Amino acid sequence: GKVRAPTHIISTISDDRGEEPCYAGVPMSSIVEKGYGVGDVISLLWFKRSLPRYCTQFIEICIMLCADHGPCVSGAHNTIVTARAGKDLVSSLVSGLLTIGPRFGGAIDDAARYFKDAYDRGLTPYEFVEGMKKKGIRVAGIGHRIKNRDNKDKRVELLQRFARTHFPSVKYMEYAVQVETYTLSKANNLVLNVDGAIGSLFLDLLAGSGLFTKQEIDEIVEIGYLNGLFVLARSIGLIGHTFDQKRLKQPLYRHPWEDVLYTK
Ligand code: Q5B
Repeated sequence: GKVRAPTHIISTISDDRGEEPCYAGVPMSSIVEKGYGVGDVISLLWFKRSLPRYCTQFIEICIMLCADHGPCVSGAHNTIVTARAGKDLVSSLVSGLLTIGPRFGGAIDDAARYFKDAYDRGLTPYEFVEGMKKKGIRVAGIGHRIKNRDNKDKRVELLQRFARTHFPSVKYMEYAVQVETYTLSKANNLVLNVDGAIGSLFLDLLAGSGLFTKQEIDEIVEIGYLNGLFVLARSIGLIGHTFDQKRLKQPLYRHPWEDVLYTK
């Protein structure tokens, strides 16, 4: 019989060999003809399945809300400095992307991991937060540099409102809100931030849609898909900041001496 030569790569999400490319088996013409959006494309290429409209709409809202947050955040700052050093689009973009991590934008996966573990184990917010403190770990998804109890993050409110209207259950998000109530009793800026809102709500999306097995949910959380939402979204803004600096013909950036404490 025929012997298949061993392959060096296995790929399961897309296929470009036929008349038209397919994403998770769905041909490009269907994607266009059915009016699919970027949320559907993410569903196919990341989750390998079509998700219901409220899920793809939620994904699209995450992308839109996280696309940019002004020039002062770590990512935009790096991108601006790099663009002003005369570097190209890709260099400017990646220098901003490289700041995404546990403190800035990349706390979504850890927020999902910790909120899921705490909720599933039935920990009270007090037990969860104080347990994290004992381990010396900050609660991912909690805290913000400029947001606080009296100046809550509008993005969080918008995500919560959408989910409360469209999701079958928002148990993980409600748990995150209880955690926020407790952390706010400790400090004014320990609000549920956009990473925490997306992390907890994505758990609700995965658990409530009925389209993922428990093992699949555990794998998504374990691998860490969700920071991808912030990376993808913020790329839109970082590309915009690159064009902005180039359009404005901004010169090389040099930080002012007055803003540095030179000390021994
Ligand atoms: N403390 C975000 O801190 C920030 C604590 C905490 C327990 C916490 C901090 C944090 C977890 C990571 C996270 C996503 C670094 C943030 C984002 C996207 C963005 C950004 C933008 C956008 C802010 C002062 C005292 C210390 C700390 C304690 C702080 N956070 N304790 N759990 N989570 N959060 N990141 O204000 O006793 O004095 O030592 O790491 O979720 O990135 O817009 O800017 O769209 O671009 O710098 O929104 O919360 O405060 O570090 O001086 O801490 O609070 O232990 O206590 P701050 P620090 P003590 S959203």
